[in-house]
Amino acid sequence: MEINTHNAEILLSAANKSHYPQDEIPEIALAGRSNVGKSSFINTLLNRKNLARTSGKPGKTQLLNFFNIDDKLRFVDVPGYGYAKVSKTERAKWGKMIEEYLTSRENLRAVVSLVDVRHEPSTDDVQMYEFLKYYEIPVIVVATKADKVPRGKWNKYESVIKKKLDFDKNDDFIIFSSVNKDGLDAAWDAILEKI
Ligand SMILES: Nc1nc2c(ncn2[C@@H]2O[C@H](COP(=O)(O)OP(=O)(O)O)[C@@H](O)[C@H]2O)c(=O)[nH]1
Ligand SMILES: [Mg+2]
Repeated sequence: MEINTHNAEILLSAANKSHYPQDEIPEIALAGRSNVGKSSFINTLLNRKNLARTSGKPGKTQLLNFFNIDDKLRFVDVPGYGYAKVSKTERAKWGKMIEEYLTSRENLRAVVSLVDVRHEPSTDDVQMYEFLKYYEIPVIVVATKADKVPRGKWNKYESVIKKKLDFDKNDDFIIFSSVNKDGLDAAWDAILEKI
């Protein structure tokens, strides 16, 4: 499929089902803890500086943000988890919103699950991965911030992450850097293969 990635825009933000776009366009959702590099990943894939706003303040985005890419594909930015400074009520609302989307959205083709390459996946990371596996949603694990570790150690970090996640080898695993664009082509290949 030919997709003109220059033709990308934020489409809408949704708190629940009634706000989702009503059509057949395939969606790729992005999940990960706050600050993992989700917005940077979107910006890098779309070759834009600031379409998906990167922010130093984690937990700011509380809605599902839908990005339209050339009317052929959508990215759905899921608010980051693992942000300490939210109340239990907020957290529960957040959980419901994400669960509703992930379990009922027919447009959803795969989830890009972002983890920081430098750290063993957190309990939240593992739970998210298990949740996706349970619902048989294809996953593309993207290990971000690869520029922060020496290339010679990438394999080692990859093994640590895969082991902790109990990684399913049918899923994709991509080492990525939004700083030097490592993994950019691999990420697009994995996404295009799913839609
Ligand atoms: N060195 C480096 N920094 C990154 C990378 N991706 C994101 N960051 C930085 O990490 C912080 C959080 O990134 P952001 O994309 O806003 O994360 P989000 O909260 O998951 O959307 C920002 O300061 C980014 O500049 C990366 O690949 N390499
Ligand atoms: Mg963000």
